[in-house]
Amino acid sequence: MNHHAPDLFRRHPSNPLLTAATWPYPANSVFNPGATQLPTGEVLLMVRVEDRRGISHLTAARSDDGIHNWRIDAQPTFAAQSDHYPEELWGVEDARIVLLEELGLYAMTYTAYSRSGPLVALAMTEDFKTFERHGSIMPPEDKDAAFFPRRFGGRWALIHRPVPRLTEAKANMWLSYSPDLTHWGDHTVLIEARDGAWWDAGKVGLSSQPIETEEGWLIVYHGVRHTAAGALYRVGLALLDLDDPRRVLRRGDEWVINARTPYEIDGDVANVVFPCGAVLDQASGELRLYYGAADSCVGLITARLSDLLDWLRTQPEPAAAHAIA
Ligand code: BMA
Repeated sequence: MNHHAPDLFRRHPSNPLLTAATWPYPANSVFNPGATQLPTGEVLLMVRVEDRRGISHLTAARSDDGIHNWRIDAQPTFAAQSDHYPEELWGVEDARIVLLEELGLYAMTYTAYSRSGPLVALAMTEDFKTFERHGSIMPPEDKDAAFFPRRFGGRWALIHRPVPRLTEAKANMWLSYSPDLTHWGDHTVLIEARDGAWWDAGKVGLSSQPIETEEGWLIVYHGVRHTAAGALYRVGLALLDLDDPRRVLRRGDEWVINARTPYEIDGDVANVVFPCGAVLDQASGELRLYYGAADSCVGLITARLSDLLDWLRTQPEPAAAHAIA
């Protein structure tokens, strides 16, 4: 069956699922949620909440079906602790959640907004009530980071997106390895921003956490195109080898999600769709992406995993990224 990239995903009719107007306490905007499915079957989101000062924190929202009746913590669940973690001076943003199977703990990577710029920070949790902070794991500027749920050859792997200082250098997605979640090395470029007029020429970064499929790790990433009217944030797909995630098996040419509904094209930052969390419903084979719309509210967009893999199979096998790019 032939699938067309823009028709692979469907927005949920209840969108937007979460807004600042229905939040239990005053907020400017609620967006860019990390997501996971708990052993109880509940869907848990760690929603980025920007307060009216402009500083963000993360708050847990839980729902039995991942769509209705969200139970939202009455206070910030995970707020900046800049006294002990100075890198959190201007808040914490954009969580990605991965259950590290071997440890039985969730790794929550997030952006800490430090005086030197955004960096990657890590906190571990069992229950999304208490957290053990590991502090910064990548220096600024770096964000859009998530783990894989298990080690490769004894090492944990992290996708992240450092921003080089040379203006002619690209903001690419990188892969780094660690034996202990603390010491990182073996940094390589994973997916490069493309050139010129491409939809993902401005920069690229991981969106939701990697999803394990029979054909490889499904990577949902955002691509930015700079235009005279501002940046367009759109979403594309790639597939990584299951045993060696440095190998990019496929990369979709076309974007698969763009901003098109009123709540995506109008908000604090127009024309942004920004997933940070995914849940795969094994029974139905439905992939659910939870995303920030226009940096203002939370939406849900779904696709059949088999359709995404069918489409990716028609896409090019990319040339290897430059070793250091
Ligand atoms: C990116 C991130 C996201 C944000 C997006 C659009 O750089 O900071 O948190 O949603 O810009 O403003």
